Amino acid sequence: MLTAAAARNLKAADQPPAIAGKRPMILHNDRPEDLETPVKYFDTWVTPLDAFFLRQHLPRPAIDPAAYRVKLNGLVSKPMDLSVADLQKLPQHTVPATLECTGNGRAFYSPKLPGIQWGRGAVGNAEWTGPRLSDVLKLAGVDTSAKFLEIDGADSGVMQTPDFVRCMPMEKAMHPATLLALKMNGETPDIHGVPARLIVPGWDGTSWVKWVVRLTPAAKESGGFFMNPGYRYPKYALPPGTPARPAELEVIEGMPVKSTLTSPEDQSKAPLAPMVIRGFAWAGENAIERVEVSTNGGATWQNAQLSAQKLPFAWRLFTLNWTPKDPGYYTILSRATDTAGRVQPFVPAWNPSGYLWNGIDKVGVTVEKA
Ligand SMILES: Nc1nc2c(c(=O)[nH]1)N[C@H]1C(S)=C(S)[C@@H](COP(=O)(O)O)O[C@H]1N2
Ligand SMILES: [Mo]
Repeated sequence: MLTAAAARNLKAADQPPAIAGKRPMILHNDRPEDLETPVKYFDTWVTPLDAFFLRQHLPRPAIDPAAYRVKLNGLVSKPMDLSVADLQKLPQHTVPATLECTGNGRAFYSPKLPGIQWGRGAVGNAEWTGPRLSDVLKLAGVDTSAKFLEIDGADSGVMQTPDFVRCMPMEKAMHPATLLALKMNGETPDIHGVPARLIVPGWDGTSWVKWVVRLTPAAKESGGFFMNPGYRYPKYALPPGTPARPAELEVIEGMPVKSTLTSPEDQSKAPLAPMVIRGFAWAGENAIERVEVSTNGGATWQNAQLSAQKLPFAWRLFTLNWTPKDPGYYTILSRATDTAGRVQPFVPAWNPSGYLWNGIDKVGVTVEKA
């Protein structure tokens, strides 16, 4: 799946911290910073902030929390500007949810695609706390004619990269799990979008706008580069290597079912002794029902043990205790099934932007006599 050359590049890029407060991460860009989490850090249900991936299209905005305001305008009866203190006064809710970049796993597509060559680690699971977005919008009195919500982050366009503005259907904006988060894992990391960051549980990362400074209910879906042509996906699967047909592209909503192996590491060596195969699995707005693991390239499968909490939006950890019988090279696979009955495919639909990779995960391990 991952070519040898791509795997070497990932290893070579595993460098010292690109920014303060992060462990050494896989560095894809340093200005603005795009950092991937090495799979060895994924050993807890909540991903620690110092190991959480980072994706930004534009330079990080300088923000003074005291002067920070979220503007509510558009189809509202009372336009207003809210301070952080105003947002803190609303009822606070905590939602655990998995955040995944739309391009996570792009490196696994064949033929190769332009764009950041994310492997397994543009994903993380965190506990997000803040007011419901619906409570924020209700303060301003949203008009019933508003079917969409436009959201602007404080970062602004630079050279060829336009301003980061997104839009989502009002129905998702008003969902009780959709938050304007003031905290991530109980802290206030500005690099992850605090003072106020949108949490859109079960949807891909592009909708999770950081440093929200404007919320505009509107009758129609708005355009802008990050809605069109950016972040669109073919309605019908395309033959690998073919260009997009713009009329047949649509906005991405939700996420597919997916599992990722975190141990053993791909192309590692292990002694001939009992070992634990580990990973995590998630399924957008659904919960994970089952994860199967194969240690023989898919000839046979066994159910893995799953962590207890079976929640929508958040991943489940899985483990399988395995004692290899003989030395040799083993191909380990993982395949997740969600509560809606969706099953992870061997070959995800090819798409010209390399989005939403969810192929059955695969790592190779060489077992050697101890
Ligand atoms: N304001 C703003 N919000 C943004 C982005 C951005 O560039 N600017 N990138 C989006 C994308 S594509 C992803 S995957 C997530 C990444 O969130 P993180 O950096 O906290 O991991 O933020 C989203 N929100
Ligand atoms: Mo992303």
